[in-house]
Amino acid sequence: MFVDQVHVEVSGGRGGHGCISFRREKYVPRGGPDGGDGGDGGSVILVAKAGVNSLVALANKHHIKARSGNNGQGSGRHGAGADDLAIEVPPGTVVMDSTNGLVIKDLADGETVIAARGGKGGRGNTRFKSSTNQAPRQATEGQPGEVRQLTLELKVIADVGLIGLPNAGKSTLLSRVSAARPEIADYPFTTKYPNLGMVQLDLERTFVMADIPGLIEGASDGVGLGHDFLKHIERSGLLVHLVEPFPTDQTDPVENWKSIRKELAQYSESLGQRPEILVMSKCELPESDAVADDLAEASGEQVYKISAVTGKGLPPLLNRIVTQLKEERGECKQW
Ligand SMILES: Nc1nc2c(ncn2[C@@H]2O[C@H](COP(=O)(O)OP(=O)(O)OP(=O)(O)O)[C@@H](O)[C@H]2O)c(=O)[nH]1
Ligand SMILES: [Mg+2]
Repeated sequence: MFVDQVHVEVSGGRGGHGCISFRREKYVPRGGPDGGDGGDGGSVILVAKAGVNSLVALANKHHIKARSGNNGQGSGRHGAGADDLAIEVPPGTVVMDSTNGLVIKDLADGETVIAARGGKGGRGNTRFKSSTNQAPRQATEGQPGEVRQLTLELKVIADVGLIGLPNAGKSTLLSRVSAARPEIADYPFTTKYPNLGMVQLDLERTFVMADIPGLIEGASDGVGLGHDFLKHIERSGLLVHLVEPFPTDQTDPVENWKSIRKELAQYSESLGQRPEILVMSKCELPESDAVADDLAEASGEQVYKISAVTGKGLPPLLNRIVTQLKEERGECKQW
């Protein structure tokens, strides 16, 4: 499951209370105050960590609370402070205060932010001893932890969005070129949430590829699952459009390609004009070449013939993707 937005209440732990106590021992008359301080409460800390790739771990947690500090005790013993609670989130997570919508922090890899501070521990009665008050019956309570309502939003921007009809082979391609392990099956709508994969050609050339649920006619009006996820690929600079040569429902591949183009344009003008690399999948199948030629003729575009099963045609496709991304990004981002 892919989750890109969560609302959560975070609270720091309460500080432990200070203790009121007096030393009572045989042969030690009037032993004086010996109440210890309370320990500080733990803070909730968000940590951006590469490899965490969705907010799914937080999706069903409405409250996150760090532990409280321990109370102080007699014999001068201070209560232990509670450990901070570190929550891992993906890099690219934007932390916002839900009450006013203000951005608290846009977390890059390795960065942290204190989401809710723990309360300070109270002071024990030992601290109140003075020359004029040698037996203070006074201590302070631990302070409550900070409570905040947060919205976390994941802004992973895939460089490349994979689109196509259900069953076109999108997830299979992603699994072949990246470490992502999306579900693959020979029926439509296998993919229900976007999957992201990092494609690494060599040390310098990497990009993020998103596989979204298959689109169908009417997707731009909300038919099927595609609509929700068009917004994800809306952020990608480049589309890779997969067309399969022999759909099981006997539809015409060229018509299928056109209908998806139409949906994109209907969804938004900018998506309709997004650069697209055209790919025919499953090209180890006999006679797929002829279908690819038809598609090239109808579109006037180069059609990359690949097979995610045999690996045929993948290097030229990946090279083209990298070259085109470089062009789109201009000189500002180096590979
Ligand atoms: N012969 C052949 N079959 C393939 C190839 N790539 C994918 N398939 C098969 O096509 C079927 C659909 O593959 P998926 O990768 O699940 O397709 P998808 O586009 O992600 O489908 P949805 O998630 O349902 O939209 C599976 O049975 C795959 O094994 C290929 O290169 N050659
Ligand atoms: Mg799929």
